[in-house]
Amino acid sequence: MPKKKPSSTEPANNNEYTAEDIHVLGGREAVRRRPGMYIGSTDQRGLHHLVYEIVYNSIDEAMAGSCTEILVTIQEDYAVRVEDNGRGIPVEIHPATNLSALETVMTTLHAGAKFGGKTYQVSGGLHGVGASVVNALSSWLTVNIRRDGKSYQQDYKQGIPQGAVTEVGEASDTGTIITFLADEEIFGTVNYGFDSLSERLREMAYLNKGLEICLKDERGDREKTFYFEGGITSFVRHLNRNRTVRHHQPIYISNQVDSTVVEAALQYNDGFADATFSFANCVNTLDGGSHLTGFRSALTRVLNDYAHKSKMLKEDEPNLIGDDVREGLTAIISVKLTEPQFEGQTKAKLGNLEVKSVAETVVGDGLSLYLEEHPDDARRIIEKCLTSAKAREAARKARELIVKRSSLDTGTLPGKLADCSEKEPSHCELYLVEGDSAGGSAKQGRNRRFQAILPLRGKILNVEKASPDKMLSHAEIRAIITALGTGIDDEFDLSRLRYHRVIIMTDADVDGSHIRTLLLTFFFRHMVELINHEHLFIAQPPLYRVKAGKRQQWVYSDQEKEEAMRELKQARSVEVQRYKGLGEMSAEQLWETTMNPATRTMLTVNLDDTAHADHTFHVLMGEEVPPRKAFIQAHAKSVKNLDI
Ligand code: 0RA
Repeated sequence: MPKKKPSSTEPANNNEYTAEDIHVLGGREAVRRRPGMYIGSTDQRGLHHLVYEIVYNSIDEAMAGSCTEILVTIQEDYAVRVEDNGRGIPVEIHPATNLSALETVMTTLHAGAKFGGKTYQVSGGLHGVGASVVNALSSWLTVNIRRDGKSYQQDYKQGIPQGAVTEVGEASDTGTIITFLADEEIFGTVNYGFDSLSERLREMAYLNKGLEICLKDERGDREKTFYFEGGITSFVRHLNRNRTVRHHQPIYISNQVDSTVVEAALQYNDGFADATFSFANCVNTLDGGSHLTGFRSALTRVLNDYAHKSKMLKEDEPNLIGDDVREGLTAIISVKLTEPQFEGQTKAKLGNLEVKSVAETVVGDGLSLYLEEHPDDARRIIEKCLTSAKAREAARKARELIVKRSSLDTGTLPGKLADCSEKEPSHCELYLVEGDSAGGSAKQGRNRRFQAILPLRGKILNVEKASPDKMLSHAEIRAIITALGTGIDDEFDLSRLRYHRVIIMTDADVDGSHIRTLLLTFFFRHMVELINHEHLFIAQPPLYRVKAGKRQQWVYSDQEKEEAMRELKQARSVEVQRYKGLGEMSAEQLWETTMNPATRTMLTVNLDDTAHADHTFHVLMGEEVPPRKAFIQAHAKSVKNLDI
């Protein structure tokens, strides 16, 4: 009976710690000392990770076929409650640890706590860390379990159990409720973003067809429910919703090999972008991995086979290459496996090698079958790929011509670049500056040892609407590519990046924000790893200078301006000067306010949700006007948020 058994990590009731306990409490200390190691950061993103870590556990139950509903509630007191109708976390005491299974899950770091002969595999989690980390970082956390006709509860404070699991009543169904308040000591003010949470939960609902996920915000009165009978097929339709599609029905493929489930959905549109998103156990693998590699090689192989067999591709013509079959492709590849290995700096790459051939076989077989059974769709798809191949050949010729004339592949740096003297990339910064005059001030004001300046003249090409050859013939884009040194798209090589901080510095006006969006679009479409690895930043020049006598202050928002004026007004009359453009500042002022690492603020560009960003860029920069108008209206008040 769990009720009678005192919790062995309860310090007040038990002064005999076992080695196990010390390990457990040690884990708690480690998490609280360096929260960033476990949840990435302690800003709003980190806060959202807490929610996702808990939700992942419920998703596991759904993946095991035992849970159909998850309800996430942001309570009025800013605690978050995650409820599911799964089997309920077991509460029996495990003889080896003398702890209930529940307490083991809630206090043991590292996924995969074993009990009752079953490995409890925490499969999700960006960092695969699970509920114990959330527990350690919560000022309080309560678990309610309904199981075996009974209802149980256990409470924690900062990860420490406040007593054993206690029976608190009867229950007619099963499920788990975890409620936690993120610790202000760690996170400062706790503030959840409804939209950001809801985008990610929507994604999870797509990845688990038939699972209902509801998000409720009791601070206001908002509520959203996601349920997709079509799963990732619905996801692909959603991603293509403002695009002209080549075939009406997304192709859906699914199969299981041993315990690995592979699912893919794909549909071609008339655009140029490759919008393929890969997931492993519902974690968005931004850096791809073996599942994505397997998917891509199956796609190239099967489409080539079909193109040859149907004689659409002649014997003497070269095969389609990866780029040809991925242009205008919207796809989801999702795998679910028992022991995912997440690799790389940001743990955003699936490492399990065996998954490559599994994904390749499942996708290859499924796609061949689909093409045989749907010859009309097959023809439309192959035609699209052949068109892409022709355009690519034209682009290659154009590039050859350009390369002969100048630099793109030879490594010669652009003439307009004022480089820095330091050569170690991790110490170097590149400012992309709007306009020659601001470029001039930046060159004068910078620290030339580690800061390089690339002035950009006139409009930047909208890459969303341009073909690849047109993009590569655009002077400003070419200058950026050569200055960075990485190449683009498939040839992108992060290890060749010449500056680890690439900083976009534009005016604080409409033109400036337009140029910034164009640059972000380019980076998102052609160098997304730059964003994923947090090498891309936005400079924050001040909006005003507030002056009273000899005292002056730079301010960066309207709110700050009001505060500064109120403060300075006590003395004498206050002069407020608005800075519209970077060019209005002297070189010294630019250094002092915007470029000096000791005093500047910059925004890091990051991607909370790639699929969402893909849509945003398409809507903002694509051909169709009506959705763009709708987007701009909806976001006119929140343009400060640069999570794209
Ligand atoms: C371990 C074993 C079983 C279920 C769970 C854990 C479980 C964990 C969580 C976390 C949130 N919701 C959850 N629901 C279930 C299976 C127990 C059995 O076989 O009955």
